Amino acid sequence: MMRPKLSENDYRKLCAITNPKVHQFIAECAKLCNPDRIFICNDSPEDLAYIRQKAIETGEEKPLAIPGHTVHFDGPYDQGRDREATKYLVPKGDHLSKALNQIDRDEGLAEVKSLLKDSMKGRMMIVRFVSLGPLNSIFTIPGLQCTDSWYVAHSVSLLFRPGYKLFCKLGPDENFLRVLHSAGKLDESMVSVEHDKKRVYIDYTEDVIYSVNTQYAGNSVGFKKLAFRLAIRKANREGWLAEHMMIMGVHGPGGRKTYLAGAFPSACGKTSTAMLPGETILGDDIAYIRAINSVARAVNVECGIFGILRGINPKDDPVIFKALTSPGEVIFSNVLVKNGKPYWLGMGCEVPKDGINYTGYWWEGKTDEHGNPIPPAHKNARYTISLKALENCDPELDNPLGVELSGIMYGGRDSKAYVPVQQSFNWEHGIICYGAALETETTFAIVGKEGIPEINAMSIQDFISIPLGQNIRNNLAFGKKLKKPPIIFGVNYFLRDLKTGEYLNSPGDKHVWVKWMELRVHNDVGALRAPTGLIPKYEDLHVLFKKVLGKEYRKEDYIKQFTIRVPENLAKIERVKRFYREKVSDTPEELFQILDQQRERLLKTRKRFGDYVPPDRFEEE
Ligand code: SPV
Ligand code: MN
Repeated sequence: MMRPKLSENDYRKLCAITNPKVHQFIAECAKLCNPDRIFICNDSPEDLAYIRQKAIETGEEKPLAIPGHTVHFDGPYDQGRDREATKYLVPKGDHLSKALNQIDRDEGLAEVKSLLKDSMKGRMMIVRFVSLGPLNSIFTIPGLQCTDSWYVAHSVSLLFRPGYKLFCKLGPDENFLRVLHSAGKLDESMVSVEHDKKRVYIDYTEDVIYSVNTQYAGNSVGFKKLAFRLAIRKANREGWLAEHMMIMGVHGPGGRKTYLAGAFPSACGKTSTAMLPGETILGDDIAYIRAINSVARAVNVECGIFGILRGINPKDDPVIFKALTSPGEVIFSNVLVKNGKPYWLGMGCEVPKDGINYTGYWWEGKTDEHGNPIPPAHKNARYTISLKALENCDPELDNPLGVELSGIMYGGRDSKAYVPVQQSFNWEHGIICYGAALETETTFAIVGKEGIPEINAMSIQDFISIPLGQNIRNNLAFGKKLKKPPIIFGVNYFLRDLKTGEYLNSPGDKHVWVKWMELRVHNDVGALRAPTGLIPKYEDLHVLFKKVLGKEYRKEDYIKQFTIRVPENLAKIERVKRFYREKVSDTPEELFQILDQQRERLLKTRKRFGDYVPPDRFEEE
């Protein structure tokens, strides 16, 4: 059936893979979607160049002025991950938490297959093989995607490690994650138009993902957030962790390097933390973490970045700004383009008054159908680039053993309660009070309303594919497998003044928090024992602000930022408890106990010192 759709060369490439399940999956995709031709990518430079060339030829990407740069546009209703359209296919008799979007498997399969039927007629189906995680490693998970989008296939080249050779060696019984994607009906600008028929369905019983009528990479590049959901289930079965985390090497005194991971919901500072100048970036989005010889070791699942452009400017983000303005392979998406140059919000220069953006020709004052002004570039405009294109890419990126993790940070968008940085009393306290209790306000990275406060446990809630309580239990248990568990920190870049609503920190301050964490890992500085965690001492931060940012850190700022707000913290605990009580039926009892202990500490503090307690009231640990 496939033979007439394959060139001689592609046929040979496919035959070099002997795992029958690979052939079967590709054949099923071809049968359902009915492409004219099938292209098998073997990761050779010619094949990769061909994909990039086709992305331009078909118009899914357009070249920009700087060599290697292209731009891709997604439709106006396809500018972020779509929670509504993303569902788990749940077989009868199986149960997932109420908090997870789901549909009966038979019903969902029938629906998505009817949308995919003949969707590739007149097009080529591209087959891509990747290795999730480094090659030749205990972390490696093979992945296969069939897609009719050259943009998606091109993004795969930048974001994932090549996997064709891995598939050639795959034994007949070995498993892999599978993705079938079609952009669906396209308009003359090569943009998916049937957004009302957008579906992203996850069949965890067979490790298959179906995605249709969307191009936004978070919905269409299956190895990103979609395979992540399957990896979470695999990790749950096998006793390791798949996390929505960046990984960075923090450079401490005496030339030492300390690896920290960080979980933040989308658009809450994860990538910008990972990219801090002077430190090295190992990953910005997804990490697999295993206990190897009782040590927590982590790898980056990807080898590229699909990052947010908004706010990237030469002053605050010199490394990435340079990479984005130098020759080399970069795909920009949903920016404003004028004279071959991409523009985004907050790039630190004037943006032209007209150009081409995700709504077609754009001019200042253009409004949408509801009369709302359309911004020049979408807030969720992004760039796709290989990590190796960055000056500060960490040299351990492809180490099959990963890197030893010394610390983990959890950070949300919490305007009221948590201090900018604190250290947990122990693994369990950190997992519950910073991880499971992570609260945030929704952002532009997800289609829908912004600014709605919600719990986003471990920043993984959008992707969690097992009962939520089980995920918390797995995290609690993981610490017990380790001789010396990573130290857990809670960070909050978004604390505001309760009266004026002003942010209490500048974006650059996060560098100081990261350096403080590094010193804490090695016990190089002390801390104060607040009811919510161990907080920094003024003297230490004063030194770090000077050293890292060249700034004079004022005592009054320290007091404002690190005052423990008892009422806000108590209210937070109540919200978190209510969420777990009402939405997560399998919540471990330990969660409520640890939150109650925090509540008791807060009540005691209030009795002694009142509602708002400046940091210097607390004793040194
Ligand atoms: C995120 O939104 O968390 C991202 C981008 O990293 S996406 O691929 O859309 O998930
Ligand atoms: Mn992400």
